Amino acid sequence: MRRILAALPVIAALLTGSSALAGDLTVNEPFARATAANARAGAAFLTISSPTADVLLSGRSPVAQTVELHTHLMDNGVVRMRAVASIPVEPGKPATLKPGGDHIMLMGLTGPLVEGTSFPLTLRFEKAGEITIQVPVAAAGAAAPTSGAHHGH
Ligand SMILES: [Cu+2]
Repeated sequence: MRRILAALPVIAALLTGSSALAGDLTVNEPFARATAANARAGAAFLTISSPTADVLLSGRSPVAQTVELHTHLMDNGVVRMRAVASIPVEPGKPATLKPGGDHIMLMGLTGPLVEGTSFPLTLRFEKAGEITIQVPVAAAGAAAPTSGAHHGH
């Protein structure tokens, strides 16, 4: 953990450089839901903003064997998840990945996602390239990021 923290300023500096070149695409308010100890999959949510059109193509994370882009759709009156090849980001219109909508699926978890911890997630965009963010783990079933003020309740 200490090693990861020490590397953060370097990563942040790299990110600032690449996202500036890519038109200031930003990834905001990421969070994941805590999972049960034996869960095979988890989900992450976040908001992507960009002044220019871009496309989220893929992701990867050390906490999962594979990272998929998912959406929800109605199938005979039942809401189902389905993998999608990409998620478009329209200029000036934030793409919100949230529970019940588009989301990032962490398949083959290497361990449970524990509330209060965080993990790195690298997202690859068509134009902005790769951006690595830290995703905090909120309570199981959380609908939004856990705010610092509510932590510990
Ligand atoms: Cu999913």
